[in-house]
Amino acid sequence: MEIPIIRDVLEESNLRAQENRALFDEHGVLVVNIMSSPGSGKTMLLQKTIPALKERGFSSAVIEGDITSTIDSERLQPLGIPVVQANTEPFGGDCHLGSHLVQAALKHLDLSAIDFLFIENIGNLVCPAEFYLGENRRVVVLSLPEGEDKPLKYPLMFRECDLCLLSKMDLAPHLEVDVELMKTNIRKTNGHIAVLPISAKTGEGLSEWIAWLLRARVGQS
Ligand SMILES: Nc1nc2c(ncn2[C@@H]2O[C@H](COP(=O)(O)OP(=O)(O)OP(=O)(O)O)[C@@H](O)[C@H]2O)c(=O)[nH]1
Ligand SMILES: [Mg+2]
Repeated sequence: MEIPIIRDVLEESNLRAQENRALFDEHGVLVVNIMSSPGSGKTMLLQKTIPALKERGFSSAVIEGDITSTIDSERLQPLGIPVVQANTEPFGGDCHLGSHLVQAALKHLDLSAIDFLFIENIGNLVCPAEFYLGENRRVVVLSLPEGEDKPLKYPLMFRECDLCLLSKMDLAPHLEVDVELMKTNIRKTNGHIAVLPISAKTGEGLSEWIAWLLRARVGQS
């Protein structure tokens, strides 16, 4: 009797991810998988990050993950960089990007012309953390309005990431959120995660974020 279907699916997924990673390494592209709840500010962050990298002489491209629509890709279009929309709806509407979708998106990108490839994952604080896409770094964006308890309630995402961007810092004076407790809760789930407060709106923390990206590129792997 043949049984192990689920294992086969996961093995297949990891195989595709490893193939993606081999391509990234071959072309010296630093790939950052950006994950978060819906609306924490991933796209706005990219709108600020990519021009800042360009000023420093680095080229970027984006794979935009969404269940449906091209809204975020359209927002990035004025940046004049390659953007590929990866929608999961035609493949069953998964709530996370899969390595096979990233692989399909890569066919539309010239990796030899790219320094940084950002993968904006589907807005979801749970599932995307479970799927390796071949990326070099994983970043979770947690916005202040989401509340201090989210790292404790959704720990896997924080355990799986290298960096947590604490976003929408400009809203702090208007909220009752305890930023220090939020940081403590992030570090409770992952003692090694870096935490960086940012605001895409005011520019707070953006130079530190860019510096983190540039260090990651030097360190690669
Ligand atoms: N005040 C403030 N608002 C922000 C900031 N960053 C993003 N926003 C707002 O938050 C909302 C959601 O931002 P997006 O960039 O679309 O968030 P996202 O994570 O890409 O959302 P999905 O792709 O749908 O998951 C928008 O109205 C942004 O203008 C910030 O730093 N400060
Ligand atoms: Mg977005």
